[in-house]
Amino acid sequence: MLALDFFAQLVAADTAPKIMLVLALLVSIFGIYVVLSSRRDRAAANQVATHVTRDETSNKTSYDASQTDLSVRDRISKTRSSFAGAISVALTRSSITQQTWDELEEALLRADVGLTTTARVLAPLRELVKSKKITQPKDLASALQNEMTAQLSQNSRELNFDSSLGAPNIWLVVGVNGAGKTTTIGKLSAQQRALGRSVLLAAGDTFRAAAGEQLETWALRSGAEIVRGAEGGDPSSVIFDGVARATAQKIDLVLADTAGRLQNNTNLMEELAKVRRVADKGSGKVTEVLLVIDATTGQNGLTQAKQFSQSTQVTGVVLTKLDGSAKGGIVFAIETELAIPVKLVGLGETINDLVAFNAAEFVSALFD
Ligand SMILES: Nc1nc2c(ncn2[C@@H]2O[C@H](COP(=O)(O)OP(=O)(O)OP(=O)(O)O)[C@@H](O)[C@H]2O)c(=O)[nH]1
Ligand SMILES: [Mg+2]
Repeated sequence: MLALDFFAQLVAADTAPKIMLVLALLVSIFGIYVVLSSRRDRAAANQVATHVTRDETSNKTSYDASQTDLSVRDRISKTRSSFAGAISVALTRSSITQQTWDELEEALLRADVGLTTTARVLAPLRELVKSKKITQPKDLASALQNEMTAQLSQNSRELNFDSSLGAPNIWLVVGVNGAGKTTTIGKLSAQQRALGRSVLLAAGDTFRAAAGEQLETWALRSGAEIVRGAEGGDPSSVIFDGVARATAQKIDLVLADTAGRLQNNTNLMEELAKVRRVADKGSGKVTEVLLVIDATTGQNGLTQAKQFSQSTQVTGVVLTKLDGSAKGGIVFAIETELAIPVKLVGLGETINDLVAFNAAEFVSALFD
């Protein structure tokens, strides 16, 4: 036993420093790990913070009037390159032949200008060539540009606001599902607020709950009031309530959102006609009916414009998504065939991306 005790003491005496050493090592490794991982966490946190800041800037939630002075030419670069590309094929030949006319016609049709307008634009050019006032294909380009500008409306593109009403002006915003109605209302609200007008948004799109929430976000961003109804409720009554509240609070302008489709079988056009009637019955007055058309839907937009125009007496078109792959020709088709002026164009998804439509600037941006 004595020998065993003595042996155990010997071992203990021998291993104690070793255990101490191992423990010291473990503590140091743990310490290094703690320091390193806290550094890594801090770096990750910084990265998230940078993302948030960057996202916040790119979302541009606050309206900045100077930002609306966008170069339309730059923003419609995709539209321009497809239009100018198609036209230039026809105009770089050595002489004007039947092929030139065929190619020009095809290019205009492909750019969504439409049959009627294409014929109207080319007829005067043929006369110029016949009378030998134009002999070179390249000279056709500027004549075409002039002719296309002349097709566009000479009427005012101002938004109708009657300040002598003594009651709210109501602007109804209509259009098919996904065209950009709610986004346009948000941008428009910001612009009107910047002009010093008080604005109320009426959430007449009761088709889905998210529509009201989306409009609420735009009300917050643009500093407007909002009136919402229950999901599936009667759109006309939401707009009527909105106008009543605007009247009570002496609000200048009601921007009324509407659905692009319905949950029941009621015809959308019938419903919109009712919305228009009811909106006019209250204390305010409908001074503008804006039809929002997604420019990338091409000739289909023209059919939509015809239908909406019959039921709600559209006073102006907002052409959205011209920053995308739209072909641009739809502007001419709408203006020449329906005589509805394009008043605004949407050039992106943020609050500053809505500008007044300028016909001459648009046509020259399409050509060069
Ligand atoms: N690139 C681009 N996107 C746009 C423009 N206008 C709207 N959008 C986008 O188009 C999508 C549909 O826009 P909304 O405003 O919700 O369209 P809506 O007509 O209200 O649609 P519904 O409520 O479903 O009928 C959204 O993702 C918008 O951000 C524009 O001018 N350019
Ligand atoms: Mg909407």
